[in-house]
Amino acid sequence: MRRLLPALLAVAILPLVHAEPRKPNLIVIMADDLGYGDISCQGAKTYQTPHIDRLAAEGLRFTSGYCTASTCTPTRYSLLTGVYAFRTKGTGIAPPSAPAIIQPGAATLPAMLRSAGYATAVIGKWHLGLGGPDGPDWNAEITPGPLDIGFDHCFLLPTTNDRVPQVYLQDRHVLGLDPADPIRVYQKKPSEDHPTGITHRDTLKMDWTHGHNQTIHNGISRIGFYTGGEKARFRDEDLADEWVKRSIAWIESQKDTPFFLFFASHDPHVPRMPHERFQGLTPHGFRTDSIVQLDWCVGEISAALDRLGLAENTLVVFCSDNGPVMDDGYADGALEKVGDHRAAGPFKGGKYSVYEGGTRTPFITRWKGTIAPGVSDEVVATIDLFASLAALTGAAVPEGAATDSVNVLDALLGVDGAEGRGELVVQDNGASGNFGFRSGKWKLVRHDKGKARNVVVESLLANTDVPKFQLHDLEADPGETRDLLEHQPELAVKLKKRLEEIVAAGKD
Ligand code: NG6
Ligand code: CA
Repeated sequence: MRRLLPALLAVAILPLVHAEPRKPNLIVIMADDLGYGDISCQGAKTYQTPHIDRLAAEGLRFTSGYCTASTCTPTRYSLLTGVYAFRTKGTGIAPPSAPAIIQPGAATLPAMLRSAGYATAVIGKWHLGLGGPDGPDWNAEITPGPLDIGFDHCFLLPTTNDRVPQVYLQDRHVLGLDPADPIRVYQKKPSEDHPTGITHRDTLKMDWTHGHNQTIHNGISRIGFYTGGEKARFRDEDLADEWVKRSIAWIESQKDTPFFLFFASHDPHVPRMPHERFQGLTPHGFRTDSIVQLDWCVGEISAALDRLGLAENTLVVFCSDNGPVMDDGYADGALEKVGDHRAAGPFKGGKYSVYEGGTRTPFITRWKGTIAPGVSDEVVATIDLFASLAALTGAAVPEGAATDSVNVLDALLGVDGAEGRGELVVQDNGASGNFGFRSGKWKLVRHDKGKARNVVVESLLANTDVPKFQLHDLEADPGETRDLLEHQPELAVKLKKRLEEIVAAGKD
């Protein structure tokens, strides 16, 4: 076509024709409480996750992909800031109506990408707090929030769905709120006759097992009390559909700009209440039915990319925010129906744990035509997306920001010989003094109080007595069954010291 143009015109057009190729779009799909063994390309046998498996087959599947904490808020904090959550107070699991944890002006992944010309959105679960020091006023403009820390658009469940309220935050407002019926969130039961999971237990469509016995919405009792906002409330069953619909519409609206979408699924977090069409599809109850729902979401987003011709210009990262748990507070049968399913795969521990199962989770990168399909044993972590995506997009990392994020871009893209992280620290919810420290094939496990939670995923959540330090060879013993501390005393001292150093550095 260019050859046909008169020479002069061709010269005038040249800069356009030779313009930089469009930067790749970025989609991070983060599952919630999904374990290493919960997908059928990593061991699940009793049900299938074909769409996640397809991502893996077309991309790179990491056998040492990590999130940095075994609960939600600290992993998400680190994903967005590139800083280990244990450095910052107040980054543990956020309660209902918690104030914004990341403050305006902070260096964040979306702000960094925006500076590189990206349109940015987060759709799904937030759980990083909203509003000023007193938390959000649900009936007014909600700020600070995602739009104040780098996102152009958000469509969110404010906390987790076991915490009140069950409404969508769209940009800075609760969607569909009737001003005549304001939402009120309370610290205590708002009135004597306010129905709760305790007083109206027989009316619940899913019973609770621990906690989760306060205000009832949609037949499920929650953490926290609230009234009002009836028209704005959603049904648990519809979350996944709504987020997929909104995500695809947003992707479609980004014709002229490279985009970054953080799709933060709530599956398979409690309360597990997948859409009716997914209920009963798997042998292990609503927990794995919710995983099939998550897989459907991945399929819909992938299909949209194919349909829009974007698959070859989009890097998709699939990951989880922490490992698995069976009974996390509701009687959904996950524990009773677990059978031979091993949600953490070959690993010990799950959610709340610093054993491998707590943070070594599904991790897949796919960029058709750029990433050669395969499996990688390199160590990569969700916290590294900050530095790695900066490198990919040419964005500048602000001075002093994202100090714990390592540029592992080449490993994420499967470049020949590229190495992942040499060392990685993982934590639980924080404050407990529990850490996992991986250095090459070695793993130092530290439990300052000698207590660990959810060590055996297929059992009731419990505290177990454990040694204060343990040393494992993850190559020979990925299940962390043999403590080598006494066999390798010098190595143990070295690793303890190094972990101390990393934890002490940059503490606020
Ligand atoms: C715990 C909740 C649990 C879950 C978790 C946060 C109780 C008894 N347990 O406190 O159900 O909500 O917090 O999970 O309330 S996370 O994946 O968002 O970190
Ligand atoms: Ca989680």
